[in-house]
Amino acid sequence: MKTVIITGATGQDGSLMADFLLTSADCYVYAAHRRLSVENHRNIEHLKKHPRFKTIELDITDSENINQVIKEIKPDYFINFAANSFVGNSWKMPINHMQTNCMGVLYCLEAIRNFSPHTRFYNAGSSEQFGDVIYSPQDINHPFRPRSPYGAAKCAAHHLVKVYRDSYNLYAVQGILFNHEGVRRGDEFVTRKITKNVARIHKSNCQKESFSPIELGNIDAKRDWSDAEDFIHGVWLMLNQEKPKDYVLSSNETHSIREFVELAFKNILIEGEWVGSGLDEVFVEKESGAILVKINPEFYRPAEVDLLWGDSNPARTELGWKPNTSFEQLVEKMVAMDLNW
Ligand code: F7E
Repeated sequence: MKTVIITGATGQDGSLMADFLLTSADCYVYAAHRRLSVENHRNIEHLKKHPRFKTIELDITDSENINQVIKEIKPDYFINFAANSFVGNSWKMPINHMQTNCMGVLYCLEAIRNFSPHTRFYNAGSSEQFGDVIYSPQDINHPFRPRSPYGAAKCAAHHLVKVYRDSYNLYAVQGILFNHEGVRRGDEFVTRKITKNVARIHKSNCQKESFSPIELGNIDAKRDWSDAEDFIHGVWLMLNQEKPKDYVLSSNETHSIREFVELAFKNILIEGEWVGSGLDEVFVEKESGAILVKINPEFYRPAEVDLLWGDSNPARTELGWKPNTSFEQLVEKMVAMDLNW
């Protein structure tokens, strides 16, 4: 039976990958996570009694720790989803982002090269690598022009993956994944922040209580959002090609934060409209005039990626991958989940 180590296994992508492999592939899953005094295993709790599932402690910023684990397990696949994934935080903790999202990847590559060269390695790349884009939609050949310490660290990791693939003949790939969301998404990301707060406002409305508006930053940024569940299969396909090759995964559509807000409120049957401009702009309920969303400059970033719009056609034609959930279905699913519908 094949063995797979998934790092970041308690997060959105890692836990979805564990779910996917345990239902669709005949393999043994080692779910690697960092040791914390207060554990957050909510996303993998349901897997703990599975006979092909085991949790292990692993910190990818500790090279000795990685060496030991790779030496001992010599996995067939090593899927690295461990990362500091919140772009907004990367200006506050740039060194942490570089250590986790870049040096951590180098430690994994070195451990595989030295102790388990047959291991197939996947590293989570990001559309943030494209950053200040010069054409749309962005494909795998778009130059890397990162706008954040997070994006810079992912670019450096991407180059390392390619260097190790070319120099040591390792099966190492870094998929460039555009934004992918869902009901396991952390609360700090804009999609989940919106859907959770829409659910909060709906509950207040039902109980005829007043509510405070959602506070957002740059509502004009555009993103290419997909359902994270759709991407997991694409990652597995990338790991099982005849020869390693990087691909973009995306929905091939782009939408603004404004559109996400409008649609999320439509799901609770609230029609809203944007009124005012700049920092004073608000989203109000047409019927009552209640303020639903306001701008808080605290959520602006020192440098913004204004537009992300992916071209995943090569993954669709060459890997046979395609997303199943539309943007509208994604918003509906997230709002419904946060409402416990
Ligand atoms: O921001 C704007 C914000 O934090 C999206 C990660 O998975 O995808 C994700 O990175 C946009 C930005 O995701 C708020 O300025 C406005 O333009 O949800 P986000 P992200 O930065 O795109 C990429 C592909 C990754 O690789 C990352 O790991 O929304 N925005 N107002 C806001 N963003 C947040 N978080 N909160 C706001 O209040």
